[in-house]
Amino acid sequence: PFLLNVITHPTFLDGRCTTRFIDQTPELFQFAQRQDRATKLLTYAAEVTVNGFPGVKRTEELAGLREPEPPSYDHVAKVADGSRQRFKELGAEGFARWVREQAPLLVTDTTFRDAHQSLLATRLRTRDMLRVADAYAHLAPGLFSLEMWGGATFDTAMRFLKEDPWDRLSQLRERIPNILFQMLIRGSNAVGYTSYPDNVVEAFVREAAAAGIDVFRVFDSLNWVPNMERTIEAVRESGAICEAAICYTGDILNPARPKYNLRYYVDMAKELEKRGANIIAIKDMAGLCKPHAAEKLVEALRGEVGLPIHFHTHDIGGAQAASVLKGAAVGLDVADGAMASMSGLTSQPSLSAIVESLRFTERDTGVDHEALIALSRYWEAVRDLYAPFESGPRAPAADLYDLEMPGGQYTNLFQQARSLGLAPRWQEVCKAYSEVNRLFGDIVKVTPSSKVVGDMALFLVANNLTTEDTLDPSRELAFPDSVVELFQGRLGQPPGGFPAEIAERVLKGREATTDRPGAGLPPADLAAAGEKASALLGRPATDRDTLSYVLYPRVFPDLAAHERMYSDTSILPTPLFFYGPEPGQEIKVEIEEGKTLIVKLLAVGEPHTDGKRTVFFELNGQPREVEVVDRS
Ligand code: BTN
Ligand code: 3PY
Ligand code: ZN
Repeated sequence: PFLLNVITHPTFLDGRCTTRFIDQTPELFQFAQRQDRATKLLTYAAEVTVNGFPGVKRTEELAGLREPEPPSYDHVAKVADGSRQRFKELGAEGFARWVREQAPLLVTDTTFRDAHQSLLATRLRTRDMLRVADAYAHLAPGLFSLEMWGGATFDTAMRFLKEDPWDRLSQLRERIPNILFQMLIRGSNAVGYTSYPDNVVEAFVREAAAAGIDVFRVFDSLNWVPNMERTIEAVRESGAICEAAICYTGDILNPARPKYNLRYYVDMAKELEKRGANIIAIKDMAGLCKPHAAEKLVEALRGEVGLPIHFHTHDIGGAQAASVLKGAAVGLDVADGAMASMSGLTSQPSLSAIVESLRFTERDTGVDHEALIALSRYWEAVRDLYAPFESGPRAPAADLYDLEMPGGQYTNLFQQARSLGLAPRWQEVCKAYSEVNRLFGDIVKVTPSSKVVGDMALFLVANNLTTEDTLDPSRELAFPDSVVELFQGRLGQPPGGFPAEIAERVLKGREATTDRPGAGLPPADLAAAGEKASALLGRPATDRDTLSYVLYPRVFPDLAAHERMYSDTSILPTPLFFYGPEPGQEIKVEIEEGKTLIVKLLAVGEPHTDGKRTVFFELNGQPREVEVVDRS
């Protein structure tokens, strides 16, 4: 095959080649590289055939699923300008003023991020997003934004899906030039669960903006504004739109819950406005902001803050589309929803419900009816491919207002409980969760503080302890690390501080700080990290690789090893990726534009004495064999 590359090369054919022709003509080796890539992908296919995908049970039904076709649209029509062109023209501040002037309620689609984070344990793959990307650009130019990054997607992409989150962002950006891209960033915790040095957060924001994020929704898991400060500044410096969030907890209508009252939220929003926010988000991660509370809160913010208000909620109790509508009636500017088939319950309320409820009213969103149907149908079929990851509640929760658990945490905490053998005691875990919240002084619960409360609840149930036991001086308890760190001030400070009694029990004389955690962290050595990342990858690391490594030092090495072993498996169709190829089925894998592999699984051999099996394929019509270790 190599000789064929040489003798068909134009330079060779017209006789201009010298003795250095082979050295000077790198494209001759592309064939070898492509070959290599095919081998790596076949090795992945063989691996998943023999050993399955970690944590996923393959069934005939799942293996027989096919990738759905994206909705059709007029391919020759030009993509219409949208919110992104408006932003580019006006800049962040001008754009925010424009938002304030709009009569329609503007809407964000969270399907690419929070919806699947909340419903499918964040398992949606880049490929299924890319396949519908062009359709979004053509069919939905009227959306305010697509929330498509941040939160847990960054972590999960690397840890479970073995794909590069940066590639997801830049590839989607290329295909959707007209709709704003929005991400969720956890202040100094960035897209992780711990505080990072300021230079890491700053570099991350800069790079994310360069890769295509237009709107950064910045929050802190204890609503502690000093932890949001640097992120807000970094977003403003990057030129992107800074949406600063107040995380909603408690109940502003309940006089018995005075800690988080209306004044508290309005004051926080004013503080964020002062610090440079362009938009204020009401981040109702646990679906607690009931319709009349939403109305009251939006009205108050509208009266005291000059910035646009963007409402985000989870429909855990079932009343949250009504909250959006109540807000819209008193001047809410933007609302989050998810495509109908990916909405409801732990996810966002349905975009169709919001859009159709407002149609032919003053706040008519103008979003196309047919487009929402077509896009929702696509996601409905995609969702079938992810059936093993569905584990949330099947109906609205009755106890959510007591529990105050974020939408995305239901599935996560349940999995954690199951892995500790506590699935049968799930109700106790839930009860402990709200008791721990009270023990900790009634704190905001959202990643990462929600995870600490969850860890503590599991700790109590696993050890058959009550919250009173934790205060009993005659007991020596080894609290979970995350709990110790919380009380050490590593996540920042809750309003009013931590209750002294439990703090003392947890800290056992260890030091605690009320300073901003980032202030005490030495800057990360990004150059040294880049070298380590390069060594792991076996190629020069990009700045994006380096940031992935710095944010997830324990996850990144596995991702790099996966890449070296199998190449980029994000291009594989989802049924093949999770469930392996079906024998006899021809699967097309486009490894680059116009270069397609046709893979067919023929048979799996009996185990050899060394524990390996030979997997027999046909690759583009030629027989190929791959050996993998049978770990079953
Ligand atoms: C939230 O909104 O705070 C919850 C969403 C994300 C959950 C993340 S994912 C893994 C980790 N474990 C948890 O219990 N919470 C976080
Ligand atoms: C996250 O931080 O992942 C969230 O979705 C918070 O609600
Ligand atoms: Zn959310």
